[in-house]
Amino acid sequence: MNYPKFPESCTSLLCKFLSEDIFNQLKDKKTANNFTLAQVIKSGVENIDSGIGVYAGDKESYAVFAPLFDQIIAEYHSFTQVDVHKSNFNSAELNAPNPDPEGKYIISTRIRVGRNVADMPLGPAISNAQRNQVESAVVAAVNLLEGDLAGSYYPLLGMSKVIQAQLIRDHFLFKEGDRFLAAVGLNADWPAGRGIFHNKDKTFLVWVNEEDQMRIISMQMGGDIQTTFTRLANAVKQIEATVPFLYSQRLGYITSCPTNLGTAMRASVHIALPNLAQDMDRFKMITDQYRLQIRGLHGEHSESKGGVYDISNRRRLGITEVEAVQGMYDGVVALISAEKASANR
Ligand code: ADP
Ligand code: ILO
Repeated sequence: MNYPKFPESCTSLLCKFLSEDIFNQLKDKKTANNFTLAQVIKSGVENIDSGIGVYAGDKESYAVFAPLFDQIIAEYHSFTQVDVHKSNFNSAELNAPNPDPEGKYIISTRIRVGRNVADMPLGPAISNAQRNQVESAVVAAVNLLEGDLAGSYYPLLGMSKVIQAQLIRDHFLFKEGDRFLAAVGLNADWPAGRGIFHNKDKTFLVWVNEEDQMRIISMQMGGDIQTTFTRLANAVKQIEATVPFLYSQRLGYITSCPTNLGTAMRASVHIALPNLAQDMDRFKMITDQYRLQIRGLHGEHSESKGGVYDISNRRRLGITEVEAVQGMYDGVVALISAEKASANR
């Protein structure tokens, strides 16, 4: 493989940090699962509009290709080589009374973490048989959950297209055919081994074998961030007791995309800010101040509709779970107050 030529317009962290020197230093290296630099960068090379552009095939990728990954991680998470992941999933330490008790702004709240199974390759380097093994292990673990977490597993294989589309439209299920994931092999053998577990009310869900082997999700209508977080903390602890997670002392929970390392947590609200949306400079000033990310209504790489946005913490490594949610909460409080002020102008 030759050094890729990126167009001038490319703004991904891959184009920013893959110098010719680093390319030459890493181009012949591979991990024990045979994951190579060509695979690490394939998604970003094929998708020039990537924001990041790289994926790991296993935990070892983060060490073998560290000269590239470490720069991307430092830039995205403000996490240097001497920093170490820290955790605090104690919901009693979160201070998040509902910022919108009348339900005028916040439509729904969702908090998810990404997790992968210890001693398994990540999705980009996994075999079909290993993926099925992961599915069995995760399903066995979630089937042990009781009370309001109890539910059923619905494999994608055999799911009707109508039900699948409805679950996607209602924000419960992952989309199909993501080109960023396809490029790195994350859609291989689709839909085998993929599926979704959820409780009766769809307030607790687990995605199986999408970008990560588990996306553990707590969500509900309205702005009760505290309850959403408490449900997630409780569920994650119980699942981990049955399926040990892939973990690193320095990088926290290991995920296939470096943006998800550490807490692997994305805490979001769907929120209506139609007035603030008329002044995107002010909107972005607030989201930058609180290190929030703005996504569209159907997740990453989607558009907003009717002034409704998906607002979440951007940083996931170098902060605890409580800090990730508290930062999102504080930013949402500031956004609601700016929305009220713009409405009165
Ligand atoms: P992820 O959150 O796992 O990184 P996406 O950005 O693709 O992945 O979002 C997955 C799904 O979750 C999408 O359908 C998105 O609209 C939905 N979602 C995200 N935040 C919320 C929220 N606060 N309320 C309802 N649905 C949400
Ligand atoms: N590879 C894509 C997505 C990066 C971050 N998002 C997720 C879902 N991991 C890109 O570089 O834009």
